[in-house]
Amino acid sequence: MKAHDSMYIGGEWRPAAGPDTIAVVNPATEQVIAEVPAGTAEDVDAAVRAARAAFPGWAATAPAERAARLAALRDAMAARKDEIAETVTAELGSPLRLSKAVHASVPVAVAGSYAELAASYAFEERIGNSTVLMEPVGVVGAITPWNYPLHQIVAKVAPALAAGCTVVVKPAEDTPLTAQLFAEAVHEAGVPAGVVNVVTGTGAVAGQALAAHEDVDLVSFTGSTAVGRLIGATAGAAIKRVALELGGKSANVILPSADLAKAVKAGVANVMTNSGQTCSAWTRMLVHTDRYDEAVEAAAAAVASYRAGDPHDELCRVGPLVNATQHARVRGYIDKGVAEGARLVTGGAEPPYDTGYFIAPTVFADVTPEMTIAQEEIFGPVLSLLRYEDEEDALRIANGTVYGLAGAVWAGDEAEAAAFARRMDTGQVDINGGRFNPLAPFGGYKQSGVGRELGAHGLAEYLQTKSLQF
Ligand code: TXE
Repeated sequence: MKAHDSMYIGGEWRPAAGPDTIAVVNPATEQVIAEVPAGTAEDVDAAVRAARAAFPGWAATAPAERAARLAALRDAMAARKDEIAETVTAELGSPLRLSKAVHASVPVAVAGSYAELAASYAFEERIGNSTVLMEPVGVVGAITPWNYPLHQIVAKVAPALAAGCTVVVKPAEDTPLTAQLFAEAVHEAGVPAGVVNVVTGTGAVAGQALAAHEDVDLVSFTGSTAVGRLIGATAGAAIKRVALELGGKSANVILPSADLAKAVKAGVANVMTNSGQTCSAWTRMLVHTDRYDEAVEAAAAAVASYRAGDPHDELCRVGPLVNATQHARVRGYIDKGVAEGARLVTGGAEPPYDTGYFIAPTVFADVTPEMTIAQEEIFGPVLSLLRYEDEEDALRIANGTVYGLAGAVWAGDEAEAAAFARRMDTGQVDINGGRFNPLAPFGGYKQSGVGRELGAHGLAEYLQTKSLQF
């Protein structure tokens, strides 16, 4: 697999300061497919310096010019769609058709949306006798996960660029090759040197160095709640801005008036996508007790079409998990579900193949709200069905976790579903299925995070305001 043995800093591919490398493993085959440099604090420092040096010039660039670079970045990623999809499949293990339809495509749409927003956003407004200026925050440290490797980078870098910030990206150690392709696209788009830098490396070394760097003005992190807590504490102590996109345990609430078959089928598809490695996944399906058995049967039937297998197979809908750690973690959760008395309807902890980090798509019934599998993020192809007695009970269960990232409500009509959604403690709710909107804000209530991504709300994260009083 193509890989750079250097890092994209200051507009060029520079050798790393140290000799260490990270092995990139294909999770379907367990084979090492590439090596990339393991950046150190020295590399992070070089990247932050490059970003700092580039900041005044980029911040002063007219919004129309920033829009033009973002449009060029969109086009450069679009031109690499096939290579991006192949690379994501190789290092993440997602089915190739998902890699094409989502991993390689959504970032193109998001970059495009920020090209438009950069051109149209009101970076200045008049309030009474004041002029309020929206100015870029400065140098951004973007620490990203592997689950949507390109999207997670673009969802931070595109609004940062639109705002006039410069960025150092520390991508996840599992998926550095996609990040390198992103750097190539940035270069080709004519983004000035130092405006975007990519330092590959581990979280403990490069991530930690970036989060703690005193010349970084804002840290934007997506990943586990545990690391988010650390990064939030570090940023708080240094009084610097922080945005955290963390875990979720989203509820899919099927109200009695809903089209049950449709809701269950969509709910299963949502959880199985990307092998369940989606922070917004609807991992808890809430069904009225009168229709519960019917829903369990429908879920089992729907899951039958999601056999885990070779991600290159056009028919594959579930690939492996990203790595051995995640594999062990998810198997542990499945064992725990069984031990705590949930009913395993299909799937289970036993891997379906000897090679690859595969988990059989799994459905649990008779899950109660206090069980571990109903409270903690599993991050695997595991669906839990819970029963509720009435709407108040459903609401209590839906809101009864520390998370609040996403969710879904199904009802006979949209107004009924939306009325329920308004009472949910969560950042995004799909009404009768919903449709992805790259302009709608995404982010968490409660321990799912701080701040928002996408659209104008996502752009605002990278701006600070100044009032001129006349
Ligand atoms: O995440 P980490 P992991 C959840 C999901 C998953 C769990 C663990 O539940 O099972 O997290 O995944 C960098 N200082 N999500 O271990 O470690 C790391 O290098 C600075 C939810 O992969 O949080 C990577 O770039 N940075 C999720 C990024 O943090 C550090 C997506 C995320 O890795 C660091 C992924 C440190 N001390 C996992 N330690 C979502 N919200 O979408 C690690 N990193």
